[in-house]
Amino acid sequence: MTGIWGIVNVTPDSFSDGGRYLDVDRAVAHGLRLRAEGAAVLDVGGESTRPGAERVGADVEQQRVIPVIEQLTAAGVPVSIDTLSAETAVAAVRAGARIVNDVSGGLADPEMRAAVAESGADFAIGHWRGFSDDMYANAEYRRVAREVAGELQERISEAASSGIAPSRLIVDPGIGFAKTGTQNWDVLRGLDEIVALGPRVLVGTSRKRFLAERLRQESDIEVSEARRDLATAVTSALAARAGVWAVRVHDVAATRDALAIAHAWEG
Ligand code: PMM
Repeated sequence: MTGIWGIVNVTPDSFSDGGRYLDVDRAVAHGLRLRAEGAAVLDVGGESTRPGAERVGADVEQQRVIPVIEQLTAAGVPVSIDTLSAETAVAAVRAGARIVNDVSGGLADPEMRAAVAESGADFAIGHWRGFSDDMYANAEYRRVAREVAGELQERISEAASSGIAPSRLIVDPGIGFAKTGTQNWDVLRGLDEIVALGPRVLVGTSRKRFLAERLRQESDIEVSEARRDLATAVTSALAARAGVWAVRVHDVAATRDALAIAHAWEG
């Protein structure tokens, strides 16, 4: 059955104000709640990758995520570190993370692949074409699902030549990364091309802009977080049907229920 990754973003826009201790406490409590709701893995991130987001330094990133990873790991929860930085990846694995989730697939930091190879962690590699500030400049495709699969295949080969076996890899088509709304739907429709690559597949649609855009076309009722979470549960259940190994979401409980119902349908 498709697993669920719960998102624990330790960034000022998600766990704002208060002292650092309070932030850590809140992030850990939030993670433990997602775990209790059914998350198999908690994906801890200290730098936002949203379109237009500014980069933070690896030191700030680590101050945010390391104490959270230590506490979640101590509580027995499998943790993944969502980072573009090799230095943060290494520190996170030292603190207990088992998976390095790099949305750039190793492209953003030239040290990343060697660092992951050496660490022994699993490596989740995303489809990516550039940093948040100008990613839409690269959103040009002829057949998007096929091109995404082709570029992920290059990332898989690079990982292999750095000594990371395919059994340690997880591939992710990078929904929203250098892709317009329509292109995201095309990628989801073509998920079988990503699944055919071989490694485990992770898909993250959670609360993303393309869902809100679609909902806005349906009605002028404000697109609340709850509506985005419901849309996420639906896309996650459909992704599960397409054979993905895991989905990365904010609202674990809603997606858990959606996956259970989709599973029941399949019998
Ligand atoms: N999306 C975001 C951050 N990290 N990691 C993976 N593997 N796949 C994704 O689609 C992904 C990611 C951006 O979303 P957020 O800011 O809501 O966490």
